[in-house]
Amino acid sequence: MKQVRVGMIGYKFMGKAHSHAYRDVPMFFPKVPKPVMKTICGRDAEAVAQAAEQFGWESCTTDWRELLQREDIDLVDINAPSHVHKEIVLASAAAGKHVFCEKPLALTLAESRKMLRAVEAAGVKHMVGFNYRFVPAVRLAKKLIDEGRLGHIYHFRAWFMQDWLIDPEFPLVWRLRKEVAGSGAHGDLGAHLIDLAHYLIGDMTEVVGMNETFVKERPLPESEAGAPVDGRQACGPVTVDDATLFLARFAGGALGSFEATRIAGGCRCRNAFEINGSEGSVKFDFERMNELQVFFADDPGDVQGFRRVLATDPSHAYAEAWWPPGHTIGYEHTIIHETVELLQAIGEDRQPVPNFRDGVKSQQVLEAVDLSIAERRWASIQEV
Ligand code: SOE
Repeated sequence: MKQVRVGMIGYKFMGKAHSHAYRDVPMFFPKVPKPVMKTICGRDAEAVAQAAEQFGWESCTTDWRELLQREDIDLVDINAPSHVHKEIVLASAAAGKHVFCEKPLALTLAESRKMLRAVEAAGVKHMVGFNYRFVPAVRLAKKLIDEGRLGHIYHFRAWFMQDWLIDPEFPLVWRLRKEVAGSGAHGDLGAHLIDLAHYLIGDMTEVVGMNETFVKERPLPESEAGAPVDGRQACGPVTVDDATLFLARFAGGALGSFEATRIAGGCRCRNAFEINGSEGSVKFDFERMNELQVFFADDPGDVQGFRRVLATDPSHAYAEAWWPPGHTIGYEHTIIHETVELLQAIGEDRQPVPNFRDGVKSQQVLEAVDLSIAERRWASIQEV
């Protein structure tokens, strides 16, 4: 397959990031099947027309069902809020389209399993947007682990911290409503950490968690509540977690700790992990995404310590496609790399990785943590 014709749903943050990736792939990865930006869909006719023009789509529509009926579309790329993922995925599979869906895959584990069954039965390619797997420094950590250079893994500790909810006046947007988002920091950020843990060191067996919604009510957006009355904006309840923390045991014997929060002042996109093994350790922080801190226990004692490796050498994943060593890359490159994997997989007639199986696995851990919180006990992953 020389070309993959794309129809995309959603044009905000992720819609823009994915559109940008489709534009960059042919320039930097010319051997990958070329994405053709056929049509973009959104509810607001004026805004989606503007997005189509600005991002470079051939056409636009306000009806995603119409998009699915088009014969000149091979791949449906879903960047809409989580509550519509299931319906669009099921309809895309029925229409025989490949699917690229943002995370978390669905509102619940049951929904995500249904989505997996549908794409597998339809025989289409499916991918879930765990883009942080595609950071070259994360790939380097994975390589060191797989080659046994860290030895036996004892610890995996990870945190994804943001601070955009620290202001109690921040409005009650869709990401703060359970019926639209499924959960809060847990599904938005924790889902990424869980996927990274699966990717880097394998499956978990049991978890125990806790969560909190620190700001219980927030002002309704003006589009819903109208202008403030007597200087006061009407408020509504926050129905998701601001922060979720949990401990885990891994099948390989390691102990894990996870922290996801959107209310940690000063942390903008601190998606970070540390892994300690018998022969070495690694440390990664997305706010310094080009670097991996590496420690090897067999370094001579007088120079032992963490060293900073800049993952921009041609020997590092994806780096050769970009700039000379030391000329760093950014967030958008994670999306470009995942898009390369998707297009390559379609061209080679294989499933991309991560796919819906990984999406379901992440959702399973999310739900086991929720069960453990609800029942104030350890929960096994197999229970859910
Ligand atoms: C918002 O909190 C968000 O954009 C997430 O939805 C993304 O998945 C994460 O990459 C960055 O933060």
